[in-house]
Amino acid sequence: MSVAAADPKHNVQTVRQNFYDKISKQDMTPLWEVLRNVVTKEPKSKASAKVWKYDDIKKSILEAGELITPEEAERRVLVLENPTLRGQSRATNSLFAGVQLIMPGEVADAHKHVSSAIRFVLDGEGAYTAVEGEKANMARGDFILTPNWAPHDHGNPGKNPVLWLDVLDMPTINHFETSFMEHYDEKAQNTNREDGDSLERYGSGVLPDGQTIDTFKHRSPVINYTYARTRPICERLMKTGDVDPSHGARVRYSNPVTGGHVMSTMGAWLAMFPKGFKGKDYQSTDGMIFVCVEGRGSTKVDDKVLEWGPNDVFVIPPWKKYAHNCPEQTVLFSISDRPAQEALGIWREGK
Ligand code: 1HN
Repeated sequence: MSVAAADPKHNVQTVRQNFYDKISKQDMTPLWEVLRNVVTKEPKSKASAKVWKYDDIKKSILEAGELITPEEAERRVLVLENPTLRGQSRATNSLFAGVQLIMPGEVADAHKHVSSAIRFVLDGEGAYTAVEGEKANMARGDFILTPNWAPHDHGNPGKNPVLWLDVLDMPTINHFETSFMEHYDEKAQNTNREDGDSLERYGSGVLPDGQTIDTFKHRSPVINYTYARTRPICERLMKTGDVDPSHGARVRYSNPVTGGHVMSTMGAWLAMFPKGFKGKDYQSTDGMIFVCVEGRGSTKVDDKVLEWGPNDVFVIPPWKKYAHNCPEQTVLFSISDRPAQEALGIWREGK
């Protein structure tokens, strides 16, 4: 044993620790003590795989309907919090997910923010969401966009409670610390564009003459991608055998001007799975939020099996190997942060 090691004053660990303590006062710290944790060999998500059952969600949000008005709440939303990211208002590290309820006769006032949102309609009809002057009537399975800084308000002139899933890139925006928000004096914006206007105008194989890509580089001009139009396309793919071994008969919601994702921070897909589908293991670096629209099944993630049915919401964290199993014909909607990762050149999938 060397003299230095035998003498506590000269013990290398003690000497180093004294040094770390000294530089800590100057807000410095040795990288070599943390390198393995901050630069991992492969992604180690802090998020967990998890299913939220629709029965539980619906019961609780209807109870919230008795407890608070949209005026008081601004938005009556229950946050679906990842169990290993509690207190952080997020379902994955980069995405917020919540379920919103709007009761007959209620309105949720107009506002705008930097966070982009999507709505995926779960239950009820007769409500609308107004985005940039277009009043989109909501029907189950519709996928509605609220891009960055787009004014939006919701209302329910119908007879039934209406529930939808909200997914926002808010944790990503807050990661960059770039959040802004504004409220309007009027409760609801003027809607001079009718339901379906943006889909008809931009999603029919033609574009307004002179339309440049620059206007819609970061977001699709289409506000409502209806289930009535999208589902038959998945069905068509399934019938012709265009069924991916992991993802089924899947379409990607796209920006008709660029062909890219609908927004720069979030992308979405709709997939139909034939009865008896047994998916091949898959992994990618984007964290996924799924909604079961039709049918039922299960998803194997590591040593867990998530069982899901209609309107259940489930999360698969980044780089977890997962495989879907569908004992009956099934439709799954999914959303992830893949466009943001692709834009940064960091998205990967396992092959
Ligand atoms: C928001 O503005 C809405 O406009 C829904 O309906 C959910 C979650 C976090 C932050 C803002 C909405 C939201 C939200």
